[in-house]
Amino acid sequence: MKIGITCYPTYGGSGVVATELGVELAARGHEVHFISYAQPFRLSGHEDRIRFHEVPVSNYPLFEFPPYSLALSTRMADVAEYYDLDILHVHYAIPHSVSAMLARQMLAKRGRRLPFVTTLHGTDITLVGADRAYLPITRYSIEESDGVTAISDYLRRETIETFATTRPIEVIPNFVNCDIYVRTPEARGPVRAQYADPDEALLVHLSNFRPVKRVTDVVRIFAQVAREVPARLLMIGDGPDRSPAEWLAQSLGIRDRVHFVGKNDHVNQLLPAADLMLMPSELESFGLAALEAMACEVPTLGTRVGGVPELIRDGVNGRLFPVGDTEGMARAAIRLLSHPAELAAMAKAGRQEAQQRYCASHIIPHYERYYQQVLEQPAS
Ligand code: GMT
Repeated sequence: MKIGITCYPTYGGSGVVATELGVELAARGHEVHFISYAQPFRLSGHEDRIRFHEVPVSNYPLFEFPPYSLALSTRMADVAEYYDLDILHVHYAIPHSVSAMLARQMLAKRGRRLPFVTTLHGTDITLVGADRAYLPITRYSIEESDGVTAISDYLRRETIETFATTRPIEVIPNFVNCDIYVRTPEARGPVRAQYADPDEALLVHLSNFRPVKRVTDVVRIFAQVAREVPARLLMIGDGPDRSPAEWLAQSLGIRDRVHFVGKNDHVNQLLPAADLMLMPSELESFGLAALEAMACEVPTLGTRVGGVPELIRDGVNGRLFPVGDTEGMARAAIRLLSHPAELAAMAKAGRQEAQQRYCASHIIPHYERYYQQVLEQPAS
């Protein structure tokens, strides 16, 4: 198939999923065209059967807000026509599904079919889509999509409730490449040695440091853990709450125990070095970072919100707590770090869950079947 993919190319779960999906589809022989304002950050630009098409957004003094969604529609239609795309797959409803809808309409006028699939990732529904300013157009573009997928059953239910839509929504969960996200001796040796001494535990957090991630809770939990167990914290990512987290680490006197390493394109090399992942989010429709950690045998202490309980089974492959329960998470971390057999059993159960349910090798064929189903249905 020839597949166009549009996503936010910057740091964020939906961009990661879209990029990894494109890479996996190309590896299975499909031709993939990314259409966005910048090259997705996990793409090297040299992958076989993958092309990137930049969307130029020209500015003009009259435009206080340059109309990216319109430039995107134009580019989608151009690329689809020139490269003879079979289908467009847009990640994150706003504004991508609206742009795809316009591109489909423009091409239909010229007698060419371009069906599009919208994948809902979370905040496009729970935050942005539920804002009155965007709700009607988001609902409309979901209804108009030729196919709609959601990354968890929670998000499917939330979409139906928020938008009162009767449209069938296929749940296709996030995935991980289990051959790349794996515990390796290099990560447990040289990489780990960069961040922790042999007698120290290494905790990790990975996110885009937005308020929804409650990054300062991570620092609070760690401060409590570090009082009882020799430990270090690896903070991967960047965003608006990095500075408050850095200042909190300073004021709690643990600055030298916390490594803020910023954005990293090779988290598969860092995650397996850790012992525990902290994900105290206010909301997660899935929690991709926890899945990536699980595949690397790093159990997550997370919150019982959104789609997280679909991934983390409390006490089996991780632990779940109410939002804000930093005390409970710290106690659980101390318990696990002081009982290595319990921690190891949880780590193994996580890897097994990732392999059995969330490996790219299971999920990509699900997307392929879904594309086929969409292509076979009569044009809308
Ligand atoms: O919260 C983020 O990390 C950003 C956001 C995005 O769309 O980039 O993430 C959402 O999509 C991820 C990938 O599907 C999910 O794993 C995250 O749980 C989801 N975030 C929220 O629902 C808050």
